[in-house]
Amino acid sequence: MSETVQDKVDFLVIANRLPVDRKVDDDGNVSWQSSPGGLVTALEPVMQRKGGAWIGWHGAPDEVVDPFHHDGYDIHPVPLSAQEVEEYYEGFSNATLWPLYHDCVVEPVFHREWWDAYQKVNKRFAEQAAEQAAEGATVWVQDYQLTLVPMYLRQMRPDLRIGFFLHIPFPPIELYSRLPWREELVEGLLGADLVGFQTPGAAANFLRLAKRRPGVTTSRGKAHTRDGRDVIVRDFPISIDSRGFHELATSEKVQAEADKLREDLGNPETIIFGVDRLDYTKGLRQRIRAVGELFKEGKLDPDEVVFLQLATPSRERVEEYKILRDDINLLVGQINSKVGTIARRALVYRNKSVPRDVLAAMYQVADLMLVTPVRDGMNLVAKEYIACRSNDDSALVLSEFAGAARELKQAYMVNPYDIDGMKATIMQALTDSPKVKARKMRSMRRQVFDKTIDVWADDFLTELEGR
Ligand code: ADQ
Repeated sequence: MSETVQDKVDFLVIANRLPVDRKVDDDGNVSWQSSPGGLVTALEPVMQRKGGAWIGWHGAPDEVVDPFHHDGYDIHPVPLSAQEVEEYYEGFSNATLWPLYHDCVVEPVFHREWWDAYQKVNKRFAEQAAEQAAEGATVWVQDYQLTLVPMYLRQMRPDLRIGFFLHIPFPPIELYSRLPWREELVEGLLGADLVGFQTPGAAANFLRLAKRRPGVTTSRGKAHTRDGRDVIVRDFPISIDSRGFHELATSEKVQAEADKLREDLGNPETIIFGVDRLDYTKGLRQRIRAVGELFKEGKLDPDEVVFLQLATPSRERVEEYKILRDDINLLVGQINSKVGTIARRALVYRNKSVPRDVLAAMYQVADLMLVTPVRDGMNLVAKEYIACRSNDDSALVLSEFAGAARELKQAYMVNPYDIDGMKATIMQALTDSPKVKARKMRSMRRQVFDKTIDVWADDFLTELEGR
């Protein structure tokens, strides 16, 4: 395959971020390394097969980076100014749309300047794609930061096949209608040929809205636009590289890491584990409160049980995330000051990210996994745990408000707002017979190994390209 950037390509992915991170060595040499996310794992083989290009921001404000070739496909960095990062990304994407689409668990903020920046940046992404796409190319747009791209792109290049996938929930009409720019965003998505969501409920919410647009009609799983096109609207539940995770988790290196971790935690009988981005949608307040109460009430014995919670810092410049970080620090401190001993904490909390092999070791040692978001598009952590943990004497406690709950039906389901209910379910998951737990784990494993990330990508692209 050629090492130079191609003039035009037949397949493009557009996402807010590029799939590579810049590394600068001690001598100042710059190189780019694939970032290890699930989306990159899923799309890299597709891009290499199709000889495609990825369009996205490179992560440094106020900097222009030339296109380059990486690992079999082209990278086209889209520049963003510091002000655009603030208004389009931190503002409109993460302080307007993110809370609005997650049940308004915090109040969405509406600013007209943010909206202006959102439109401007979406147009820039679309222009870049229009320039790179060959006649009739397939373009796959990712996520809520780029809702307007399908519409802009169709205006510029009606010959393209355009797909869009939303990684987060799509809210019911009653919440969505608060958005001052609600019509524009629906029109934005209707520019696509295929709009994919994590769940059928999200797809149905969108169709209800689409139907309200003048000249648009809907039928099962389709919107018919006023310019005579059919837009397919359906769910494509995302997944993980299950075999990759399993192989990693059962490798000698990770097994050794797991033994060390168990030892570092004081060889407790039971390890309870949670890992999330530090985000208010992940239900951390409720989860930590529930486990803390179980310790305080003596239902969990700190001599036998440790709760390990990891929370990766996220969106640290957005106000609500700062508040959450302080709240959680306080809550953890309060619990640990009352239960456990000086030598041994009941709750081990780390506000940091860990490499993938360390994460796999953590999944391996976790007897009980807590995944309790108040709202989540899918939640990959739940699936990663099932793929990694080989012991059958294990349990997954899962929020019914995560998209994953539709597939992992054998999990111990909770409503994260119901603290008492969550406490009771945690105790049940810890005390159920090994036979019951093994049956649940085996059933969930079948699901996770059957429906992997490449099945997700293939399903989406087959539907899009079959049009
Ligand atoms: P996220 O909100 O980021 O994704 P999630 O699906 O759980 O949520 O994915 C998080 C990823 O980050 C997982 O792969 C996890 O392993 C990793 N991670 C989290 N904390 C970590 C830590 N401390 N160290 C290392 N790795 C860590 C959005 C949507 C989800 C949807 C995904 C994919 O909000 O609902 O499932 O996109 O579509």
